[in-house]
Amino acid sequence: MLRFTLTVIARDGGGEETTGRVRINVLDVNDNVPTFQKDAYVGALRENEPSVTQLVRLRATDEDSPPNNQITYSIVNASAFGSYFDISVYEGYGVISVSRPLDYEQIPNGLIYLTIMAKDAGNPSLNSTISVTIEVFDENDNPPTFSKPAYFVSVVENIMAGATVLFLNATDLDRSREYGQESIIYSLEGSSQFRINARSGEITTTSLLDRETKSEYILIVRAVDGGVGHNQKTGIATVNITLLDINDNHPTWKDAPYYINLVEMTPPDSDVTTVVAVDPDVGENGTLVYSIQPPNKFYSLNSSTGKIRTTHVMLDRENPDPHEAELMRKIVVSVTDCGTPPLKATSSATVFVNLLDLNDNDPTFQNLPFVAEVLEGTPAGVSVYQVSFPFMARDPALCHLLTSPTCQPGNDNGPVGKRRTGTATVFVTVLDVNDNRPIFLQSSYEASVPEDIREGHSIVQAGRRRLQVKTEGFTEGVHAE
Ligand SMILES: [Ca+2]
Ligand SMILES: [Ca+2]
Ligand SMILES: [Ca+2]
Ligand SMILES: [Ca+2]
Repeated sequence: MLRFTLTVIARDGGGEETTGRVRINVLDVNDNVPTFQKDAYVGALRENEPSVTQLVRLRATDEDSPPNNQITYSIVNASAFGSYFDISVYEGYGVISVSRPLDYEQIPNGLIYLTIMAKDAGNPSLNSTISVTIEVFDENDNPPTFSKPAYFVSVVENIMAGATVLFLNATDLDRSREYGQESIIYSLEGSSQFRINARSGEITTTSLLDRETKSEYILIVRAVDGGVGHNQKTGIATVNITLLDINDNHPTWKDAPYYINLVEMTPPDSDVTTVVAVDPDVGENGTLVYSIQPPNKFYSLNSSTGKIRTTHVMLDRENPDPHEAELMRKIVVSVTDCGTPPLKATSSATVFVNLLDLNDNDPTFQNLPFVAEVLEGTPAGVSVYQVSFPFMARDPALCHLLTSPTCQPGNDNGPVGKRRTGTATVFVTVLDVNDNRPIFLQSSYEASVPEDIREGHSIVQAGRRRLQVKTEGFTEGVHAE
């Protein structure tokens, strides 16, 4: 309150004067608006700070006298988190404080605008307002996050090298460039067949793939934000890549060619052998169909198992038809898969059948009748006659008819118990050899004859054969013949 003291002099015409005092109290009228010292105020803090007691200090002055210059401050508007801010007077200043942590991600551009009013205590009171800008700094409190924990994608195995498999996108809720979406860097591990673009998240192949080598890949994909050291945050997802089959493999034979032994006259529907081809493709692309090409009436084939059986056409090892003889001994099998288009094995498989002899033919003889001549006195063991068996089931055999021991004529080499026999007669003429000297049975013979015995009369008989001693004129001796 302004107080004036006036000294009043009263002077009359005579020159007399007197003085007096007048005191004047000037009563204040609230005619001054509180005025802030600055045009604008700025404060700053990091998000998530639990509390800040002196965020901004500000001051307004008022030319009036109390109470018209007694100023109170209030927050009349806040662009965000209004209830988190408080203003109080401390040491003559209005002090703005924050009582709870702020979330940068809910603050557009990281700026909060407060409108602060300074109001005097006049009646009516006067006030003015000022804008206070609070800048909030981002903290890296959000990790990059993939839209799913696991991605499943299928691609054909013949996909080009460098082709796109999948686009991945992780989200980082931090709003700053430093810690948010724009800071994300992708990386991938699990297979060198794939790479990821560090910035775009595009996964591409690095080379040609082959489902038959590896049909499934599990990749681990990471997205890291711009935080540094322990402050960096990471999001992880898996990517399961399944390769879809393409019919890119021909069937191939196992163990071909095949060599088997088969006894002729084997009954119909007997197992012969099983041909096996492999095709590493899956499904129809790896499903095999076997066939006998060219057709072979002696054998049938299960088209899906490859099992070969005999048919009702008899296998006769001695079949004289050369074409049929070859069909019996050679089965040619083709195989193809069921892909679209189907792929055939590059070559056929051959089953070579070694027809084993069944003893189904009697030995037969040639050049009958057999007539042999042998000199008497031939020693034992000398060949008398050679018998051949040209139509025997086995290799043509020879048999020598010996003087002793005797041959087993016509016995073949079939299994014991199943041997078959042919019989022929060999007529042997034993030719005489002059191998006997005449022998007297007695060293001397005596006979008496009358003197007038006629010439040619038999006198005596000696030996088994008849030895005749005949008279012949004058008998000088006896000889035997
Ligand atoms: Ca943040
Ligand atoms: Ca972040
Ligand atoms: Ca394949
Ligand atoms: Ca195939």
